Amino acid sequence: MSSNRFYITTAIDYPNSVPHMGHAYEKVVADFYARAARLRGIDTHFLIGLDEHGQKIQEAADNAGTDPQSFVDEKAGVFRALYDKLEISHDDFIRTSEDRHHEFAEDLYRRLKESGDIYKDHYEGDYCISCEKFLTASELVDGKCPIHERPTTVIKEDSYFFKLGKYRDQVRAHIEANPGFIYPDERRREILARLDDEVRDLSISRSTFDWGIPVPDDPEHVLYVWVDALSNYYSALVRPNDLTERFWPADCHVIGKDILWFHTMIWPAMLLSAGYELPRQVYVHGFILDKDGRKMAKHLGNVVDPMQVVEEFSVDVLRYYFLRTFSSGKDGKFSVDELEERYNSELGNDLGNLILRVSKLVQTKLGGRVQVGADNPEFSERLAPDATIEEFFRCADAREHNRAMESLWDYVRATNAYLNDRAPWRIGDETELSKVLGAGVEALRVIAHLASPAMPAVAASIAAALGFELGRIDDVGAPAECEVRPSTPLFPRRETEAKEKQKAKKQPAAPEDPFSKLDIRVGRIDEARDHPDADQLFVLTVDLGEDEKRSICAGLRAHLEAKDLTGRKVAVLANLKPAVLRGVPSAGMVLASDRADGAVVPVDPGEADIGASIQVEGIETKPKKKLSKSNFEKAPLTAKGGVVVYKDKPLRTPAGDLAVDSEDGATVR
Ligand code: ME8
Repeated sequence: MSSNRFYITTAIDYPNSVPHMGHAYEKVVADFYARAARLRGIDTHFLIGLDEHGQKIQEAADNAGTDPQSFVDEKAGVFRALYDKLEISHDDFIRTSEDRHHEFAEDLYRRLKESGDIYKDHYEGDYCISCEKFLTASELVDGKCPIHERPTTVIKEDSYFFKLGKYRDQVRAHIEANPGFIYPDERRREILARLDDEVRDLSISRSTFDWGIPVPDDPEHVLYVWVDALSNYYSALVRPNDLTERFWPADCHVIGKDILWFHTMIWPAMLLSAGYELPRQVYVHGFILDKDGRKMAKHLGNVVDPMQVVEEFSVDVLRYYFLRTFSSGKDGKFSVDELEERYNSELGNDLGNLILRVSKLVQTKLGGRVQVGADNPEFSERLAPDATIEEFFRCADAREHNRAMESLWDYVRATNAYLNDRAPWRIGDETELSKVLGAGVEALRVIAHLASPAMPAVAASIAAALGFELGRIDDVGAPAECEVRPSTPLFPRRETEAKEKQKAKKQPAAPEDPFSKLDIRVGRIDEARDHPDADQLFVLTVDLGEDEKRSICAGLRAHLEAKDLTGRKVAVLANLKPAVLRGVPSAGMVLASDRADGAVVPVDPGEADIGASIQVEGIETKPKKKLSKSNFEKAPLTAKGGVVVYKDKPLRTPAGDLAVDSEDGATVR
């Protein structure tokens, strides 16, 4: 981004039906870039809207038994509500049925005409009403539109034509001279290849229906819906306040790959004819596909409703999933299971625990107050954020939002590793502790700012909990005193009961309780050694009463000494899929829980015999042979009243309850 202003737009949606996942995805992607620009103090204008004219809308209104204007008015409410809910930070919302838009579209038509680029002719062809375009014989598959898989309609009529072919060479030269004009490069190559062929003139008026903008001087015709629609990007800048000087040409048109031609050939040609500058970039995202890899579309009956996902998780979780999971410019398969996994690991474990640890320690050990700032040597030497910030915005400028998120997560993990290493829960000296925790809060200040384009509500919650202000990225690092308040977890473990109920609804056969798959047994640690290559891990030799003792790696080195572990009885998840951790085999997991002060403590099976099974009353266990980590996470174990519980019921050895030294609600894992 060279200048200090940024005008970004999305496609304007057809409100012929309800909004779908693809609509939500596109707006979230564009919103990320708009917010990232504002975070750097760039004068930003972000436009979204609705494409309300054309045959498709007229037919939908007819089917609904209402007039097109009332129909789109009602739908506009639905789309706006979704985008408000998704925290889309648009500065303007254009509807093509607005007067301000009509005036400009007519004006644009006149300019094309004055350039000598309009003529009247007769047209006959196969029209796809869903695409709102004519298809050539070679585009048809079995006589049907390949995208919508439905038959086309033969349309014969008099029409005005725009001399599109005349601009082919000029548009091609522009694309060749400006490598960044079309992102990603594969779409650029696709268009350049297409521009090797002849480009036919474009029929730009229709006379068989009237829901559209009348052609100036010939009101028997309405403007072709795409000519009408594309002009929104400019019309919205003209009225109510003239922002054309400030924001045209647009910096980035965000669109899906099915409407590439309209944006990279037709729109530039119209702008050239009318004498306007060309936009700087057309950013083309892929499609959100269903889990089987098919495009989500109503006529295919495979649509996942974005609102449902938002209700089950939260807006920011959906936004995070979109931005982190799907590679920029590529198609992506939407999977609720993957979303859930990322929720637990990246949001819950990486970020959520970091916030909780730091804020609890500041409250319990420093009375809730801590000094932050980049001048703290603990911070500047161990957690310097400059490389992360630079990489984050470099990726944003390169339209690689998923990479930007990855670089942020590297920093989140580095902050966690720093805390494990410095182990503030073991530091007695208050000055030293203030420095270490000050560095932790300062790192979270960086993290909240960089997370804000993807997760604005989460960023605001982090700031509120830790007591700093959210501002521009350049403000981060200024010295300040933070007052840290008690807060609730941002990414709580999800209610499995509700989820199980929902699953049960879907499949009438009673689902097995996830706990029944677990094999938890009493074991004794015979030896604890440092892992040769991982400084968080102990390598434990554990006796589970089997023929051979097991080797199990445990991430307890930041919390305990080897001598605290030797001879100790522990509870072991014995059927966890064996793994090799940095060269050392590990068969099982020692159960431990997080304490609010940051310590991690193994749970205590008391007097029970080695090898004894640990159960929950009323759940018959049928352990899986090799349990995945995610299957273990489906049966969340927590602390309550000093014992480990599952769904509020205590875990028991034959000798009594499984004890734990953590506060209620702490996760046992
Ligand atoms: O095309 N995944 O409107 P639209 C990702 N009105 N994106 C998807 C998608 C999917 N499954 N399905 C659609 C129009 N989209 C015109 C645009 S612009 C001047 C006029 C994207 O409601 C699609 O690629 O059919 C487009 O960018 C946007 O959603 C609106 O699609």
